[in-house]
Amino acid sequence: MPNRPYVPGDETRLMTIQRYIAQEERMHPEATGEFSTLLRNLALAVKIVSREVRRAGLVDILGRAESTNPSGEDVKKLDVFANQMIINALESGGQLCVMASEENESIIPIPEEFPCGKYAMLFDPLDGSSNIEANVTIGTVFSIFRRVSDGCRGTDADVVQPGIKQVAAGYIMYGSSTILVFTTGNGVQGFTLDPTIGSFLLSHPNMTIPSRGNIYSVNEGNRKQWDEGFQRYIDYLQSNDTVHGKPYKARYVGSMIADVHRTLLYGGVFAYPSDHANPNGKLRLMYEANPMAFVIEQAGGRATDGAERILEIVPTDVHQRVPLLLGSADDVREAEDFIAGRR
Ligand code: AHM
Ligand code: MG
Repeated sequence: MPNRPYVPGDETRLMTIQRYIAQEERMHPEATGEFSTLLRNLALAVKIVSREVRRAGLVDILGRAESTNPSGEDVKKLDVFANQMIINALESGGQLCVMASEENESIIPIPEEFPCGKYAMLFDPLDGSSNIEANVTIGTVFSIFRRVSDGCRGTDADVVQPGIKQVAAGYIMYGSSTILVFTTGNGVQGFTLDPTIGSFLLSHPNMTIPSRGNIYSVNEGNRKQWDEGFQRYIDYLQSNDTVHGKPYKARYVGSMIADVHRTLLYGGVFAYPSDHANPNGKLRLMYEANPMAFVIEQAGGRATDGAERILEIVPTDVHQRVPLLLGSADDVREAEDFIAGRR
């Protein structure tokens, strides 16, 4: 049955995330149901995070927690809450062998009292958290691998795999509505949370990104630090020659999920490139760039560090940073040409 979008009021079209996963699993007779349970537990956790994000203005949960994350950045209270909520919801389920989070320096083992399973999950519990107090869209990013280590309790090797090995990845965006977008390598599906029934319903089936857009999204405050090739690329997008809809529009929320989601819907290019001060850019490979790259590629787009496909980068550290350019295939190819000096 083709996936039809949910139209409020038309209950015959209901396709919850559980039904979608169950339908996918039926196509794989070898499936054990572990993956659908994992996703169900994740969906439960992010529903609770979503509720807290929406209540944040009402209760005393806004503001800084008294700690910094492994990268030395301020951690806000909601980050701490979201991190703990996701760990709690997933550690006891029996599907995971290990987890890793932006907020935890080391990998997160599955406690001995709980069963362990064949998947490893990485996540950024609340990306864009510097925007929390301004009520700007923030979100959760996740990336799931199959366990590669021996034994049931995972190791670093399970969470430091190339992105091409991801079995699923996606993000949850806490915006005007809460949207869960994910891929299992078979296209990209978007589900919107109906808070009145507490279910994620298919609202954006088979998402595809336009092959070209006319929006660029980058922190232009860093312009003077960028490499020359990237500066020339942005100059080119701003030029007035009207080819490909130039000059492009500039849109930058400063919250990766919001910027990438808009790029997925409207096309164009999102970038956090390397610069003189930050040769590896800012974003993290394992739980920011890889999952976004998987989604964007599955939607027909392209994701690169400027020279190499993000998904093929062989990682060495769970928290490593990587320059990131993603979006419409034609736009990203053009950016690569400028960065490589071919244009
Ligand atoms: P965070 O993980 O500490 O929230 O940082 C990641 C965020 C991304 O959401 C966003 O794309 C980027 O940082 C914005 O950085 P900048 O403020 O340097 O433009
Ligand atoms: Mg982050």
